[in-house]
Amino acid sequence: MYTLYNYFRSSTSYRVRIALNYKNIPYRQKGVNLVKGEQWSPEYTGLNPQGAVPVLIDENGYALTQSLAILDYLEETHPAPSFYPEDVKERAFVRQIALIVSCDIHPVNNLRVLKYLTENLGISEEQKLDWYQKWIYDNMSSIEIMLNKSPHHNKGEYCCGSAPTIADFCLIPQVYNARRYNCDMTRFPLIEAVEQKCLAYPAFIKADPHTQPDTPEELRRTG
Ligand SMILES: N[C@@H](CCC(=O)N[C@@H](CS)C(=O)NCC(=O)O)C(=O)O
Repeated sequence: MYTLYNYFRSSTSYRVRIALNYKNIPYRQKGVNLVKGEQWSPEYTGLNPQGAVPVLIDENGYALTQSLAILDYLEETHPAPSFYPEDVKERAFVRQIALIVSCDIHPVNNLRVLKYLTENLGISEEQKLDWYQKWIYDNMSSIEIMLNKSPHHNKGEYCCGSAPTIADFCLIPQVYNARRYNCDMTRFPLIEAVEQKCLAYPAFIKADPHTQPDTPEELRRTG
């Protein structure tokens, strides 16, 4: 059985939960409370020297870090159902969206970066919010344009074609995170339509940050 070290509302953890659910791979979860700093405990940095979630331990005890590397490991060890399209151009398209989220949004808006801005550089909470929202708005605008122009996207469907892909696995957790930081997602109707489609899909429903074992009682979704 796989073990996923994760945090209920970490977007990189959410990506991996969706992928595991999508491939019907059974896993148990261990919560790492990022707000309490549990990612910096010696036991945890022994698993991931970067002090970040997620970490996936496979059935033989092999520890993997970096959500995109974990996703590709799952794809290669459990090829069906695949979360990549068959067509090579479509595969490139879903990677483009996954990489905008993973390389251009997430790293600059990560908890440790936001903390450094406020605690070390003296940025106010208001300026921090401005920083967060800038990278969301710039990059979500690009994704919205790409969806609009792409021959691979149909309005009201997933990012690419008629099945979820790695693009959706990365995008939906980032949209969730953006809403937490009061970003106005109505600016991006195509992205919102993708979100609606994904949130009705069982793998996404099961990965909902509000229903995980480490979700605090006050944030737990009931029904
Ligand atoms: N590129 C890494 C990023 C991992 C990462 O930074 N995860 C965040 C949560 S979404 C984290 O653990 N942050 C803890 C911190 O910033 O202290 C991945 O995709 O796995």
